[in-house]
Order: sequence, then C-alpha cells, then structure tokens
Amino acid sequence: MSVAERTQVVIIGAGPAGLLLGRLLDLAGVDNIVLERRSQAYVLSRIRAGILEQTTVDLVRKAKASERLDLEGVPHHALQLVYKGQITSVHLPEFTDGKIVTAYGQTELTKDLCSVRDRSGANTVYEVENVELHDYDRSKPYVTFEQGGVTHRIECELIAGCDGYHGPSRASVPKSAIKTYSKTYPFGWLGLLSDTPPVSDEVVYASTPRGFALCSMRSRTRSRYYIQCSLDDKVENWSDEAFWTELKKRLPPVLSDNLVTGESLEKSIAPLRSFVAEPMRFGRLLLAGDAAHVVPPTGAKGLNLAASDIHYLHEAIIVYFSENDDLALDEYSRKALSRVWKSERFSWYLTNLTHQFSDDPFEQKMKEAELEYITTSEAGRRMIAENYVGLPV
Ligand code: RFL
Ligand code: PHB
Repeated sequence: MSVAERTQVVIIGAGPAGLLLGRLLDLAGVDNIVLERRSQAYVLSRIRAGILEQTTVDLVRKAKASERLDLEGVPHHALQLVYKGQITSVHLPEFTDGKIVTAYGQTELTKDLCSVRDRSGANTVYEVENVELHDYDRSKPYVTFEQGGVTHRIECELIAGCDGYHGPSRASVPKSAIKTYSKTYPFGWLGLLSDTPPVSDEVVYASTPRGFALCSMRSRTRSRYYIQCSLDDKVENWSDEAFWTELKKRLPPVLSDNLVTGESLEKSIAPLRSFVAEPMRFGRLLLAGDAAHVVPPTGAKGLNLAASDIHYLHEAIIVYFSENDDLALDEYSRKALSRVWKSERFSWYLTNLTHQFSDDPFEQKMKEAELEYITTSEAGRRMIAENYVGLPV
C-alpha cells in the first residue's frame, strides 16, 4: 500500500488504543493513518489482558467490531477472593446496578479491530522504523519514519501517541513539559496459557503465604493462570509441571482438586509497574493508553484504561475537527487523567493487598486486617465491585 503524504490524524501504534481510535475516527469521517513498528502477524500474536469492563465492550460495539466478542465473550458476574483458604465471592451486579465484566482476550480483540480496519481499506503501515514526531507545538505537525529503507513524511493536524510504554511519542516531549510518577514492585507474574477448561467460572485472586495466584480464562476451553514470582526468576526455570505444582499449593482444595493441567501454549514473566505521565496533551500531540500510564495487572485495568482514554479522545478529536474547538483537547487530558488516577489507585491497592513482599510484621498485620475487613463487610465488597467493573466514564 502506498503511504499518503497528508492526513488529519497520525496514530502511532497498532495496539488496542491505536486500532480502536483509528476505527472510531474512520466511522466519524476523520482521516487517519496508523504507523506500527511490528509486523501484523506479531501484533496479532501478542498475549496480554483478558477481562473487559462494560465501557470497553460498549466502545468496541460503537466501533462496530463486536460481532465475535458478543458471541464468544464469557460474562463474569463475580470475582473470587481467596484468603486463609476461604473463598469470598464478590457479586458484581449486586453492588453496581447490574454491571458485569467479560472475559475476552486482548489477542482476539486486536484481531477483530485489525480485521475491520483492513476491510474498510483504512491505511495501516506496519514494520516502520525510526518514527519521529515534529512540530506538534506548532500548527503544522508532521511525522517521519522509514519503511523498507525509504524515508516517508506525513503532514497532519494531530498526532495520537498510542505507542505503549516504550514508544517514541512520550519520549519526544521535553522533560520540562512533562511530570511522571512511577513505582516498581519487587516481584513479577509468571503467566501460563493452556487449552484446559478453567478451574472456576469466575476470576480467582488468591492471597497466600506462598505468594499471589490468579486463575482466569480466555474461553470455556482455554485457561490463563498466573503466580507471583521473584523478579530475577527465568521462564526456563519453570517446567509446566513445576508451574502446576506451585499453583495448586496456592489454591484451596476445592479449586486445586479440580484443576485440569495440560501443556502450556505460552509462558512468560512480566514485571509489575505503576506509572503516570501528566498531562496527556502537548499542543497537537495526544497520548493515550500505555504511552501515558501503566498499571500492575492485578485489577485487570491496563487494556480497559487504554479503552477509556480512547472513549474521551475520539470524542475530543471529533469536536476539534467539527467545531474547531481546541479546548476539547485540554478537556481530554483532564477527564482521562481523573479516571487514570482512580484506576492506578485500585490496581496499586489490590496488588499490595494480595501479594507477599514485605517482611515488616506490622505491614503484614495491616494487610490481613484489610483482607478480613473487605471479605466480611458489604461496604468493602462494594468498593471492590465498583472499581472492578470500571468507574463511570
Ligand atoms: P500496546 O498494546 O503496548 O500497543 C502499543 C503499540 O505501539 C507499537 N509501537 C510502535 N509503533 C511504531 N513505532 C514505534 N517506535 C513503536 N513503539 C511501539 C507497539 O508495537 C504496539 O503495537 O499499548 P496500548 O494500545 O496502549 O494498550 C495497552 C494494553 O496493551 C496494556 O495496558 C495491557 O495489555 C497491559 N497488560 C495487561 N493488562 C491487563 O489488564 N491484564 C493483563 O493480564 C495484562 N497483561 C499487559 C500484560 C502488558 C504486557 N506488556 C506491556 C509487555 C502482559 C504484558 C506482557
Ligand atoms: C487475564 O485474564 O489475563 C487477567 C485477568 C485478571 C487480571 C489480570 C489478568 O487481573
């Protein structure tokens, strides 16, 4: 496909944020080009998040990309907290006016978004190198990049930086114009995907003296499990058998006795991090998704926050073009950050609450008291439920 020299919005990154934004802008008649560093095959094979909030599902429906999600997504009406071997079920609709979450893999969502984009003939350029952003503090920004040894330049009115935590968009902002906040956690998650039936109908978050464990799913026949591991652990140190043995030790008998094990389709270790960059607008550059913020995966918020950013951003961009309203872009940053910080808080809270990492006996007692409180108090369960289904946009 030839690369146009001009468009209204250049979107950097074909992750969920970039693909969702591109699609919503297409449907609103706003011309855009997506630039992606990886091949399409690579983008479609990445295994990441799995739980979608209702607002994310609604946005995918608005993007007319929900056909498979509506058929194959697995509704979850509760989440289960395991503490001292006891399972507390937090029933989501009871505390949230009927809201639920849906299990549907980020990999599948990306496939659906790529497929509607390809079918509509929208322009996505894969395997680009040396992407550089220019003059977004002026009225005529442009983006340069290389592909197959040829340098290209695209002039545009806005640039959407949807290029993840390591991408060039946020990195191009002068240090004096941006404030960042970050926290790293002294442990990681070892994840395993397998074609085995999930051990539970709902997501299980287990806090145990051996460390945290999580049971999730991609479908009724595909499971996703995680165990807390040390940061210097290596995937090669974990045979499938060692993983299953450790996971069973972290689950109560009612679950471990029913756990169906099998060969892993994928195993990987991810570090955990909290990160926010403020603001999310720099002139004609708008950051969205992991480019602007990262959460530890404990609350299942990373992908959902990327989607809620795009909820605000596509509306702001449409107003910007249709009403020539520059303030809409400032409002984007303000609205998105207000929701981001609340999701950061919940992800940090749930991570601290459920993982083993401090030797401080007082901290440990505080965690135990908090776990006992939320598992026995209706107000505690309500707080978990409200945040888990996603705060309003
Ligand atoms: P993404 O998905 O990282 O997409 C960014 C895209 O930008 C591209 N890119 C570039 N393109 C052009 N030029 C460059 N120089 C570029 N540099 C990068 C990248 O190739 C990529 O295609 O960000 P986005 O769209 O904001 O979406 C965010 C979500 O992907 C992310 O929040 C979640 O997946 C986080 N996350 C998880 N979240 C959960 O809620 N539950 C999970 O279980 C979960 N597991 C994970 C995760 C993130 C992981 N990462 C980032 C390594 C597991 C992993 C391993
Ligand atoms: C997942 O299914 O991968 C998943 C579910 C819940 C989380 C994190 C990851 O909190």
